[in-house]
Amino acid sequence: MIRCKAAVLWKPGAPLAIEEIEVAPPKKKEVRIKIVATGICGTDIKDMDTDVLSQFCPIIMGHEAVGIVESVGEEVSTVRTGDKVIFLCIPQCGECNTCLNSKNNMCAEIRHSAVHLISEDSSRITCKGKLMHQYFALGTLSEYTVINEISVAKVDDAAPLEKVSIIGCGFATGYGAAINSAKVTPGSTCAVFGLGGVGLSVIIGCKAAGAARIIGVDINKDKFAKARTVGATYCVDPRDLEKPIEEFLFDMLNGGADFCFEVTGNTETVATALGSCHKDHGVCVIVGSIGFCSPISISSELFISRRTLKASVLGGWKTKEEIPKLVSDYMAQKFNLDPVITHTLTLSEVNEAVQLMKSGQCIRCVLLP
Ligand code: PAD
Ligand code: ZN
Repeated sequence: MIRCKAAVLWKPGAPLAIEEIEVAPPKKKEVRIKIVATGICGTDIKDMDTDVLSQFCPIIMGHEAVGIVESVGEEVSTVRTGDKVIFLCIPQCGECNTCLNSKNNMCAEIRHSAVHLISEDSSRITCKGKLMHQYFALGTLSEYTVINEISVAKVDDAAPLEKVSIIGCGFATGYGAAINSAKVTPGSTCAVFGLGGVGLSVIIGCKAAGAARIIGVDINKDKFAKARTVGATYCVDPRDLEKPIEEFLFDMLNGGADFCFEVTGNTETVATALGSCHKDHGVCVIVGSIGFCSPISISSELFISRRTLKASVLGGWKTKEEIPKLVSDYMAQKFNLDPVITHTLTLSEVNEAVQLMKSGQCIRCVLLP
């Protein structure tokens, strides 16, 4: 049994409490990991304040992290004690219909993430005698955790862990949305709605794919400088315009952007992003988490021509196979994450990190033990 610290959400809307937890050894096909760095994502922030987690409290938040394997349970074959590893927000079991289909990445085993436990009814973690839920079956705002082998992948031994922690969720999601889901083409025009850590990663992906013009759209102008650093060619706050952003982009980009990305997490922005796509061939990708069962209101007029609306989850990557390759690509300097990580704090300063995210002052804050 390992006794250590974790950030626990006892009820939605409450601040996170740093508590002592007990982490039992891993069972069959499970891995116990010492967490080295964890990023805070817009999804953590959103869910912490809403009722979606009320039935899963107490819960250890966090899902974007890297660490070192402390021990493994029976029948674990893909990682060993001492390996550097990255957490996978979507597992890859390799056996379900989704895993066997080259076009999909929503492994059927994600059902555990939906109940925030590593199996139907258990986790290896307790606090004050209570069983702890683990956000997305991970729960990385902790010093140690136990997760399923299918939710973790070995990365390069030389990977700088504090830098690559954000690849597991925010970066993979945004970069993959551009590369895999939209399939941005060289010379194209792109518009990215929402310039948080995920939106900036979309821009990095658009640039890597050879986009000629990338328009960053946000209601917080403080995000513009970073967006330009990573590749935006123009930034705009829709509230400063005299006409709707759709019309502005229609005029600016000769009929609209070839590719638009909704990365704010608002349902209303989906219609705006779709309406900003090129009227004939534009492709709009929903990246932001727009909530379950939220109706989206879109005028049928937007589909009179050949616009496409699609969704993307975790950038479409087959996680266990492909996320470690993104870490290697980072090490080969195919992209730069430095501008995206604006703050580094410790786990005990987690509520400060949450406030920095909520205030819009921070893109990504990485927490070290
Ligand atoms: P973030 O909160 O850091 O960034 C969101 C940005 O959107 C901020 O800069 C806001 O100012 C901006 N914004 C808010 N409202 C508007 C608006 N109406 N118009 C323009 N800009 C606006 O979050 P993030 O970058 O970490 O995550 C972005 C979304 O992506 C969020 O909804 C998160 O839950 C989602 C996400 N999805 C996946 C996935 O697999 N689909 C993975 C990770 C994150
Ligand atoms: Zn699977």
